[in-house]
Amino acid sequence: MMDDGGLDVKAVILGATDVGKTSLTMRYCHGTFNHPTSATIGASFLQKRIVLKDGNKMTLQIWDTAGQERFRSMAPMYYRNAKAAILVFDLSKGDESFEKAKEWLEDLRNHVEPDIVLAIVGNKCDSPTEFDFEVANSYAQSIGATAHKSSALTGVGVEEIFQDVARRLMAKHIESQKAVRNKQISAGGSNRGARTGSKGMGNVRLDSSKGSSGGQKGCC
Ligand SMILES: Nc1nc2c(ncn2[C@@H]2O[C@H](COP(=O)(O)OP(=O)(O)OP(=O)(O)O)[C@@H](O)[C@H]2O)c(=O)[nH]1
Ligand SMILES: [Mg+2]
Repeated sequence: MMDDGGLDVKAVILGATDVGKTSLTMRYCHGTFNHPTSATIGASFLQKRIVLKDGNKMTLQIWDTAGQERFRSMAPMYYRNAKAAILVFDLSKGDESFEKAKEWLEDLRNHVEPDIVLAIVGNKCDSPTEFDFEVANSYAQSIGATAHKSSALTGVGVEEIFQDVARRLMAKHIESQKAVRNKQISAGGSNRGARTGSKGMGNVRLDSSKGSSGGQKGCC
Protein backbone atom coordinates (compact mmCIF):
# COMPACT_ATOMS: atom_id res chain seq x y z
CA MET A 1 0.00 0.00 0.00
CA MET A 2 1.31 3.49 -0.88
CA ASP A 3 0.29 6.84 0.67
CA ASP A 4 2.02 10.19 1.29
CA GLY A 5 4.35 8.54 3.80
CA GLY A 6 5.46 6.12 1.07
CA LEU A 7 5.03 2.39 1.06
CA ASP A 8 3.26 0.95 4.10
CA VAL A 9 4.36 -2.61 4.84
CA LYS A 10 3.95 -5.22 7.55
CA ALA A 11 7.03 -7.01 8.89
CA VAL A 12 7.10 -9.71 11.56
CA ILE A 13 9.93 -10.51 13.96
CA LEU A 14 9.95 -14.12 15.02
CA GLY A 15 12.08 -16.73 16.77
CA ALA A 16 12.43 -18.51 20.08
CA THR A 17 12.05 -16.81 23.43
CA ASP A 18 14.95 -14.79 24.84
CA VAL A 19 16.82 -14.37 21.55
CA GLY A 20 16.29 -10.60 21.73
CA LYS A 21 13.39 -9.84 19.37
CA THR A 22 11.87 -7.17 21.59
CA SER A 23 15.28 -5.74 22.39
CA LEU A 24 16.09 -5.43 18.67
CA THR A 25 12.76 -3.75 18.00
CA MET A 26 13.22 -1.31 20.87
CA ARG A 27 16.80 -0.56 19.85
CA TYR A 28 15.72 0.15 16.28
CA CYS A 29 12.57 2.14 17.04
CA HIS A 30 13.59 3.97 20.21
CA GLY A 31 17.38 3.61 20.41
CA THR A 32 17.09 2.07 23.88
CA PHE A 33 18.04 -1.20 25.56
CA ASN A 34 16.43 -2.56 28.73
CA HIS A 35 17.83 -5.31 30.86
CA PRO A 36 16.10 -7.41 31.98
CA THR A 37 13.02 -7.39 29.74
CA SER A 38 9.64 -9.03 30.17
CA ALA A 39 8.70 -11.83 27.81
CA THR A 40 6.32 -10.69 25.08
CA ILE A 41 2.75 -11.84 25.39
CA GLY A 42 1.13 -12.50 22.01
CA ALA A 43 2.77 -9.69 20.05
CA SER A 44 3.64 -5.99 20.20
CA PHE A 45 3.19 -3.55 17.39
CA LEU A 46 5.38 -0.56 16.51
CA GLN A 47 5.59 1.63 13.43
CA LYS A 48 8.78 3.06 12.03
CA ARG A 49 9.08 5.58 9.22
CA ILE A 50 12.10 4.97 7.06
CA VAL A 51 13.78 7.10 4.43
CA LEU A 52 15.89 4.90 2.19
CA LYS A 53 19.26 6.00 0.82
CA ASP A 54 17.67 6.63 -2.59
CA GLY A 55 15.11 8.96 -0.97
CA ASN A 56 12.18 6.55 -1.17
CA LYS A 57 10.00 6.52 1.94
CA MET A 58 8.42 3.63 3.75
CA THR A 59 6.48 2.91 6.93
CA LEU A 60 7.29 -0.45 8.49
CA GLN A 61 4.60 -1.91 10.71
CA ILE A 62 6.74 -4.07 12.94
CA TRP A 63 5.05 -6.98 14.72
CA ASP A 64 7.31 -8.29 17.46
CA THR A 65 5.94 -11.76 18.24
CA ALA A 66 6.24 -13.84 21.41
CA GLY A 67 8.75 -16.68 21.36
CA GLN A 68 7.60 -18.65 24.39
CA GLU A 69 6.32 -22.10 23.42
CA ARG A 70 2.94 -21.42 25.00
CA PHE A 71 2.37 -18.65 22.42
CA ARG A 72 3.67 -20.55 19.43
CA SER A 73 0.29 -21.65 18.16
CA MET A 74 -0.87 -18.00 18.22
CA ALA A 75 2.04 -16.69 16.19
CA PRO A 76 0.59 -17.47 12.73
CA MET A 77 -2.24 -15.01 13.23
CA TYR A 78 0.37 -12.26 13.36
CA TYR A 79 2.09 -13.53 10.23
CA ARG A 80 -0.90 -12.85 8.01
CA ASN A 81 -0.20 -10.33 5.22
CA ALA A 82 3.40 -9.88 6.33
CA LYS A 83 5.62 -8.89 3.42
CA ALA A 84 8.85 -9.22 5.39
CA ALA A 85 10.10 -11.40 8.22
CA ILE A 86 13.08 -11.07 10.54
CA LEU A 87 14.00 -14.44 11.99
CA VAL A 88 16.17 -14.09 15.09
CA PHE A 89 18.44 -16.53 16.88
CA ASP A 90 20.90 -16.14 19.74
CA LEU A 91 24.54 -16.26 18.65
CA SER A 92 25.68 -16.92 22.21
CA LYS A 93 23.65 -20.15 22.21
CA GLY A 94 25.19 -21.28 18.92
CA ASP A 95 23.97 -24.16 16.75
CA GLU A 96 21.10 -25.06 19.03
CA SER A 97 19.53 -21.62 18.70
CA PHE A 98 20.12 -21.55 14.95
CA GLU A 99 18.41 -24.94 14.50
CA LYS A 100 15.50 -23.74 16.62
CA ALA A 101 15.12 -20.69 14.40
CA LYS A 102 14.69 -22.96 11.38
CA GLU A 103 11.68 -24.54 13.09
CA TRP A 104 10.12 -21.09 13.46
CA LEU A 105 10.79 -20.50 9.82
CA GLU A 106 8.85 -23.64 8.90
CA ASP A 107 5.84 -22.30 10.83
CA LEU A 108 6.15 -18.99 9.02
CA ARG A 109 6.36 -20.56 5.58
CA ASN A 110 2.99 -22.21 6.03
CA HIS A 111 1.31 -18.82 6.47
CA VAL A 112 2.97 -16.35 4.11
CA GLU A 113 3.74 -15.91 0.42
CA PRO A 114 6.81 -17.90 -0.64
CA ASP A 115 8.58 -14.76 -1.89
CA ILE A 116 8.44 -12.94 1.47
CA VAL A 117 11.50 -10.75 2.16
CA LEU A 118 13.43 -12.63 4.82
CA ALA A 119 16.38 -11.63 7.02
CA ILE A 120 18.05 -14.12 9.38
CA VAL A 121 19.62 -12.43 12.37
CA GLY A 122 22.16 -13.78 14.83
CA ASN A 123 21.66 -11.44 17.78
CA LYS A 124 23.86 -10.89 20.88
CA CYS A 125 27.04 -10.62 18.84
CA ASP A 126 28.51 -8.75 21.82
CA SER A 127 28.69 -12.10 23.67
CA PRO A 128 31.23 -14.90 23.12
CA THR A 129 30.11 -17.49 20.56
CA GLU A 130 31.36 -20.67 18.91
CA PHE A 131 28.82 -20.43 16.13
CA ASP A 132 30.29 -20.47 12.62
CA PHE A 133 28.41 -17.64 10.94
CA GLU A 134 29.25 -19.04 7.51
CA VAL A 135 26.58 -21.67 8.24
CA ALA A 136 23.97 -18.93 8.57
CA ASN A 137 25.30 -17.13 5.51
CA SER A 138 25.09 -20.13 3.24
CA TYR A 139 21.71 -21.21 4.60
CA ALA A 140 20.36 -17.71 4.01
CA GLN A 141 21.77 -17.67 0.51
CA SER A 142 20.21 -21.05 -0.29
CA ILE A 143 16.73 -19.73 0.53
CA GLY A 144 17.04 -16.23 -0.93
CA ALA A 145 17.39 -14.55 2.47
CA THR A 146 20.11 -12.33 3.92
CA ALA A 147 22.05 -13.07 7.12
CA HIS A 148 23.07 -10.47 9.69
CA LYS A 149 24.85 -10.25 13.03
CA SER A 150 23.53 -7.77 15.55
CA SER A 151 23.62 -6.65 19.12
CA ALA A 152 20.58 -4.98 20.58
CA LEU A 153 22.80 -4.22 23.58
CA THR A 154 25.39 -2.15 21.69
CA GLY A 155 23.28 -1.33 18.62
CA VAL A 156 25.80 -2.92 16.23
CA GLY A 157 24.18 -4.13 13.00
CA VAL A 158 20.62 -3.22 13.99
CA GLU A 159 19.99 -0.34 11.59
CA GLU A 160 21.51 -2.39 8.75
CA ILE A 161 18.97 -5.21 9.20
CA PHE A 162 15.98 -2.92 8.80
CA GLN A 163 17.55 -0.88 6.02
CA ASP A 164 18.26 -4.09 4.10
CA VAL A 165 14.70 -5.33 4.58
CA ALA A 166 13.23 -1.96 3.60
CA ARG A 167 15.45 -1.69 0.53
CA ARG A 168 14.43 -5.16 -0.68
CA LEU A 169 10.76 -4.44 -0.03
CA MET A 170 10.98 -1.25 -2.06
CA ALA A 171 12.79 -3.00 -4.90
CA LYS A 172 10.06 -5.65 -5.00
CA HIS A 173 7.38 -3.00 -4.97
CA ILE A 174 8.98 -1.11 -7.85
CA GLU A 175 9.34 -4.34 -9.83
CA SER A 176 5.70 -5.27 -9.30
CA GLN A 177 4.59 -1.77 -10.33
CA LYS A 178 6.62 -2.11 -13.51
CA ALA A 179 5.06 -5.47 -14.23
CA VAL A 180 1.56 -4.04 -13.77
CA ARG A 181 2.34 -1.11 -16.05
CA ASN A 182 3.77 -3.35 -18.72
CA LYS A 183 0.69 -5.54 -18.53
CA GLN A 184 -1.55 -2.50 -18.89
CA ILE A 185 0.50 -1.22 -21.79
CA SER A 186 0.34 -4.61 -23.50
CA ALA A 187 -3.39 -4.88 -22.89
CA GLY A 188 -3.90 -1.32 -24.20
CA GLY A 189 -1.80 -2.20 -27.22
CA SER A 190 -3.84 -5.30 -27.98
CA ASN A 191 -7.11 -3.39 -27.66
CA ARG A 192 -5.92 -0.57 -29.88
CA GLY A 193 -4.59 -3.11 -32.33
CA ALA A 194 -7.90 -4.95 -32.36
CA ARG A 195 -9.78 -1.72 -33.01
CA THR A 196 -7.56 -0.64 -35.83
CA GLY A 197 -7.08 -4.12 -37.13
CA SER A 198 -3.26 -3.86 -36.66
CA LYS A 199 -2.83 -6.18 -33.66
CA GLY A 200 0.86 -6.91 -34.07
CA MET A 201 1.87 -3.29 -34.65
CA GLY A 202 0.20 -2.10 -31.46
CA ASN A 203 2.12 -4.57 -29.32
CA VAL A 204 5.45 -3.87 -30.89
CA ARG A 205 5.20 -0.11 -30.44
CA LEU A 206 4.00 -0.26 -26.88
CA ASP A 207 6.44 -2.95 -25.73
CA SER A 208 9.28 -0.59 -26.57
CA SER A 209 8.26 1.75 -23.70
CA LYS A 210 8.96 -0.95 -21.07
CA GLY A 211 11.61 1.11 -19.23
CA SER A 212 9.04 3.43 -17.51
CA SER A 213 8.85 2.26 -14.88
CA GLY A 214 -4.02 -6.71 17.48
CA GLY A 215 -1.35 -6.33 20.39
CA GLN A 216 0.30 -3.36 22.13
CA LYS A 217 0.51 -0.32 19.91
CA GLY A 218 3.07 2.41 19.47
CA CYS A 219 4.69 4.66 16.96
CA CYS A 220 8.28 5.82 16.56
N1 LIG B 1 24.08 -9.48 25.70
C1 LIG B 1 22.96 -9.23 25.06
N2 LIG B 1 21.77 -9.46 25.65
C2 LIG B 1 20.64 -9.21 24.92
C3 LIG B 1 20.69 -8.71 23.59
N3 LIG B 1 19.42 -8.60 23.15
C4 LIG B 1 18.63 -8.98 24.15
N4 LIG B 1 19.36 -9.35 25.22
C5 LIG B 1 18.84 -9.86 26.51
O1 LIG B 1 18.19 -11.10 26.27
C6 LIG B 1 17.05 -11.23 27.07
C7 LIG B 1 15.81 -11.48 26.22
O2 LIG B 1 15.55 -10.35 25.40
P1 LIG B 1 14.11 -10.07 24.76
O3 LIG B 1 14.30 -8.97 23.81
O4 LIG B 1 13.08 -9.92 25.80
O5 LIG B 1 13.87 -11.46 24.00
P2 LIG B 1 12.61 -11.89 23.13
O6 LIG B 1 13.17 -12.63 21.98
O7 LIG B 1 11.76 -10.71 22.82
O8 LIG B 1 11.83 -12.90 24.08
P3 LIG B 1 10.25 -13.28 24.04
O9 LIG B 1 9.49 -12.01 24.11
O10 LIG B 1 10.02 -14.17 25.21
O11 LIG B 1 10.03 -14.00 22.76
C8 LIG B 1 16.95 -9.93 27.89
O12 LIG B 1 17.53 -10.14 29.16
C9 LIG B 1 17.76 -8.93 27.08
O13 LIG B 1 18.30 -7.91 27.89
C10 LIG B 1 21.97 -8.47 23.00
O14 LIG B 1 22.11 -8.06 21.86
N5 LIG B 1 23.05 -8.75 23.77
MG1 LIG C 1 9.81 -10.23 23.28
